[in-house]
Amino acid sequence: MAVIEIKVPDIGDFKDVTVIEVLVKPGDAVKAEQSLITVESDKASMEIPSSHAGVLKELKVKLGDKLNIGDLLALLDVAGGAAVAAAPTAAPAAAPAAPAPVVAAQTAPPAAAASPSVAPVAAAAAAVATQPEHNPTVVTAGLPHASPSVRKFARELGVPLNEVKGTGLKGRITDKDIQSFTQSVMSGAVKTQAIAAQAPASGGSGAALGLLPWPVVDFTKFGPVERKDLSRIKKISGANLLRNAIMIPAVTNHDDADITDLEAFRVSTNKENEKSGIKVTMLAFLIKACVAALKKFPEFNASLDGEQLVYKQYYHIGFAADTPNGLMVPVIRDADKKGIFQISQEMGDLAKKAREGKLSPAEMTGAGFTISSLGGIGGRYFTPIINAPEVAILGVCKSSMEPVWDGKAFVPRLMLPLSLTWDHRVIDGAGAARFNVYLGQILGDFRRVLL
Ligand code: CAO
Repeated sequence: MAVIEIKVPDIGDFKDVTVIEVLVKPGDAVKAEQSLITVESDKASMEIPSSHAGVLKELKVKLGDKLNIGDLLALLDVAGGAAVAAAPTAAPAAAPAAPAPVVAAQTAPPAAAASPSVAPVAAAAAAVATQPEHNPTVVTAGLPHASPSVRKFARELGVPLNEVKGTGLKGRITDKDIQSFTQSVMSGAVKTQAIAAQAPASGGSGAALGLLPWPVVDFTKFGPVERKDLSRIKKISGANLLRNAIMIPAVTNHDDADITDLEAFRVSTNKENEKSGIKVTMLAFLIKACVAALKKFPEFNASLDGEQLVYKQYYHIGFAADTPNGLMVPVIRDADKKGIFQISQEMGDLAKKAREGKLSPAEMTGAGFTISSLGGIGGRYFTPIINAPEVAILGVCKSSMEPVWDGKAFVPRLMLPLSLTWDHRVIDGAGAARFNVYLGQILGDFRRVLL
């Protein structure tokens, strides 16, 4: 028999956290990374995982205990080949397992508009998609009082936590509360919540916003239907998109850029470099052109932080990539320091990784501005949703040959439709119009990038 000590891992800045939930008992078989207890500070609640698999021999803590890093939690019998440490988080035997930081979007109920910003369109979604299923230490500040496991349970059932009355310690929501809530919904006793429970991806009942309940329709009355679960990426990005659509006073300016000469240059460049295997698309030029515009109009590369604006001095550009599982937003870092070929190559690599679901969180975070290009597909204009905490996003559609008046005659020019969505709390209409005009000038004559 090999007995090891499980101790409180490094839980960040938290001290004297209270044990509010004990999730296991002596004799239980425990998996590596399985949550043992839930602790709560005045700001957040977290689950503390086991660093190893084994059988719980003794629990050294009880409800109400105050814990700090390194405190002994439990004795675990890891005999019988069960001594498998939680790979990414566990240090050598008996050392505390380091909790993984997890974005709050994972733990938030569907309509949790206050969850920290993550890539709107997909960066968040994608970041989450690459996280392990079990997230040992989940910070849930600013959300209804409930442990991460209860939140997970609620999410699985589509129960909006903000509508559940907690009967636990200090009004905490427990598993039982979720069960009784579900029962009351099933029995018809709770009507609007029932709708929320059935339409979590639609943002709950909308009751918090004073909206009409989400329509509940039995589609089978009208014909045969098939139900499919939303992909994990769609679920998470949906919540982020909803928050960004609701919370940002967004406006979209449409414009056109004359890319006749740039397209000719792109085509000839690709011909000359056929053997290199790197294909340059318009998007690479757009990234470079946007960097120049962001330098001229720095508020487009800023983020709101309370009553302050954070101006970024780096130029990381996100680009929306369509994947079989949903939208992802990989990020080209330091695009200002890279040439068109390098950007094209990185874009190709990142888009491939995105489609294979292999992007790392680091490859999807940190963008200051995002471009969403539907140019390879079609369309004229659209209104992209800003990728908070960014403040603007550029939508691009398919270029087309159009008659343009040159002062004497109509001449055929290749025009690229641009749709710039911007946050009116940070940017004004005049600034947005100037940004588009400047972008158009650069795309019209790319030598301006050098100025
Ligand atoms: N006008 C005309 N043609 C365009 C164009 C434009 N604006 N942009 C690209 N094209 C052409 C390319 O030149 C290429 O032509 P060839 O096959 O003849 O060489 C073709 O369209 C396909 O390009 P692409 O889409 O493979 O490459 P890209 O660099 O333009 O885009 C990527 C890469 C990953 C952004 C893209 O594949 C993608 O996923 N786009 C969808 C993004 C999206 O879904 N946005 C919506 C977000 S809101 O839901």
